[in-house]
Amino acid sequence: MASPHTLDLRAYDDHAIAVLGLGVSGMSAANALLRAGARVLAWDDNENRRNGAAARGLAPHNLETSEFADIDMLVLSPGIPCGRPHTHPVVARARDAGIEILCDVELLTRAAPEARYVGITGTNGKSTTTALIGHILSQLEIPNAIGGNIGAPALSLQALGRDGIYVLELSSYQLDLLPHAGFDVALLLNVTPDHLDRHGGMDGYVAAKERIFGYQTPGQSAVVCIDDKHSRTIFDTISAHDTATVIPVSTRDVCSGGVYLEDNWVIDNRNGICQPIIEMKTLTALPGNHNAQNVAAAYAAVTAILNDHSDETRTAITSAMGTFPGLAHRQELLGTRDGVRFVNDSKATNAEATSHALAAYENIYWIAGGIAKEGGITTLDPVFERVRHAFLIGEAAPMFAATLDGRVPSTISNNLNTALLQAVEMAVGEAVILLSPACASFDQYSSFTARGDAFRIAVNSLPDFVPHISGDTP
Ligand code: UMA
Repeated sequence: MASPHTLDLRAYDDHAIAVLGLGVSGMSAANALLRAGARVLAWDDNENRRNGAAARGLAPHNLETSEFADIDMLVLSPGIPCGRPHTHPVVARARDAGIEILCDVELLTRAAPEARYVGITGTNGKSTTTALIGHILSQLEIPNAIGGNIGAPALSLQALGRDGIYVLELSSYQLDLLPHAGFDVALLLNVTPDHLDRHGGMDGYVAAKERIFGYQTPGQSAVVCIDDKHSRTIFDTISAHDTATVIPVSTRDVCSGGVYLEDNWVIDNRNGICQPIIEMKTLTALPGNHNAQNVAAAYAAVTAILNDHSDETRTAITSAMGTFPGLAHRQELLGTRDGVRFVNDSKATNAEATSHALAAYENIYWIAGGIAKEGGITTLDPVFERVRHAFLIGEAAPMFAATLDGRVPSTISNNLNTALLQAVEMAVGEAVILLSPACASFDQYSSFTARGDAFRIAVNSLPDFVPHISGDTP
């Protein structure tokens, strides 16, 4: 019998299961399956990863040459291409053999079938919303676990029973690998261009995002923010299907039957009465209009999963929101030096995410660059006026300098440390030195977290720098 604290994967005892990709998610999936008695055939295209796995007792098995007729299932890491325009050859062979292909999140839903699930997706804001929902549930003393794209891989999470709720951040990559998972509450925040190479263009990306609602059944809830055209279309489509209860959320328009923002207040209109919930300015860790979307959506999702709209629960939810500390690398205030604020927004890996940070501050000394996404920073033109000077790093620096030419003074700094020192030299008075790269980090760092950590370390080493203590008013 599986212990009450172990995910139950016994259904795979003695099954031959291929695991491709031995990063964070692949290693935890392989280990969970091994513990359940499966015969795990693990492979990674990177030799160092294979050696690392072998050192941890997981002997590699070359899936490029394996006979797939003898394999029951392929567990794929989300970063491995599996559709148009690129398909990994192992995936193609598994598909030809007709075996099931999925990711660790799907296995979690099978390993803890009694628990309830909130799935969160969107181009931007999904980590904050995931963490906020988890924080609210914890404050309400409801057993929960947060994971998925936010960091903790699905099969590393604690086992939860019928009283527990998994809160899972889902990337478009993971949504492509969930053949059956139906979320009790599925939440879509927004859809703007991202990961277009992987999905073969915008249509493929939108289709992946829509998949979060694909296996919902009556009695489940779909929370859809309808402020961008792609999300609006998805809202119209799933509303017409009449399966899940669809809850619209907007920060732009009054949204009858949904949750919306008016005069900076989140308003609940689901029962036809306008019920003010929380005033955004009271949530200092969640600044800006984009966070209003996260807050409104999180509120809608929590009340939906609890199926509780009582005044008492509403009050408990809003006071829990007030104690949310915010997330690292998302407009994270690191501290001040001579009145200049230092903000780490390394998570902004595309222009859309950076637009929120540029809109939230004035007098900005902006550090940007890395590997640019399609379109670069051209869409940021309306907020360029807030930038005093840009310091450009990484591969995108010449391209960004060309975009900024004649609009914003800029310096090609090449790397983060130089950019920071140049910005410190120039910024005076009530200025903000903002790292919000609008780019992926992989030309210079292993991840956006490594980039943000490097920024924090460099900022902390500045003479006379005063670190921010959580709870202080910025
Ligand atoms: N690999 C191959 N062949 C390939 C490609 C990759 O063997 O063709 C191997 C790599 O050598 C590496 C492994 O696959 O060893 C990496 O797998 P992965 O890229 O899926 O990364 P994981 O370490 O398993 O982390 C994944 C998510 N990564 C991606 O989706 C790219 C993490 O999201 C997630 O936190 C983690 O699972 C736990 O669930 C990160 C991310 O960048 C934060 N996500 C993207 C985003 O947010 O934009 C989608």
